[in-house]
Amino acid sequence: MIQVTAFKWVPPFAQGSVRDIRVRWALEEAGLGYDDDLIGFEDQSTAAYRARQPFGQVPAFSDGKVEMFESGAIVLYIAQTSDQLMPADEAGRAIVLTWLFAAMNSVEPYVAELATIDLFNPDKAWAKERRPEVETMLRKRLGDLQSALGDRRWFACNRFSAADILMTHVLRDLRHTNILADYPALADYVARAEARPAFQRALADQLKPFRAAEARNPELAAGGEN
Ligand SMILES: N[C@@H](CCC(=O)N[C@@H](CS)C(=O)NCC(=O)O)C(=O)O
Repeated sequence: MIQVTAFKWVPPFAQGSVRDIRVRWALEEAGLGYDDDLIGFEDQSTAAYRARQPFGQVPAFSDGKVEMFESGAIVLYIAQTSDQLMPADEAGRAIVLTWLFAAMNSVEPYVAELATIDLFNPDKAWAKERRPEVETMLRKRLGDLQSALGDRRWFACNRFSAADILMTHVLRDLRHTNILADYPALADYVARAEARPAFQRALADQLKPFRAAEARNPELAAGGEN
């Protein structure tokens, strides 16, 4: 049975965005069942968990044949077994790979830097000084990304693919801002991807244990789904 590690609970700002959702979504699109293997923050530093994920993070993945970490690599592995996530022809696979890495290497660093400032360090002097430049650089990247998408629905091969899982998840991490509203084609793209039933199932399944934990301990529920 496929197993994916995920957290038992995370603070509201991270709910719906923890990276196991990338893997859950890929599995849902591919029609593959899985169990989530829920860990607590106290498990992250154990030797047993570090053997599965050297940085103590989620997700880690196993399917009886392989053991993996790194959500991008896991999504790519799943995609290699599923026509739903990757076309069969070599040129098509190459362009899916290209956009998958573009999401992680050319877009995510800009989004992550803004999120680091806004979500973890909003009141620090260095963050206030750095933020305008970070937002300017991000906006330039988003403008180029929107131009590259043009009037297409998806990034690769005119069809939904693994690349769109990664790109959507990366752009989703801007939802604490209104920035994406200035890039309507990208905002529509994210909305289109999030409307997919497979994404909705993945989201619900990530949130389920959080709601259960909050029902057991109402003090955890300082906010709602973000
Ligand atoms: N590059 C890794 C990053 C994984 C990652 O950042 N996981 C976060 C949740 S989204 C985590 O486990 N954070 C807890 C920590 O770093 O202690 C991947 O994509 O799998």
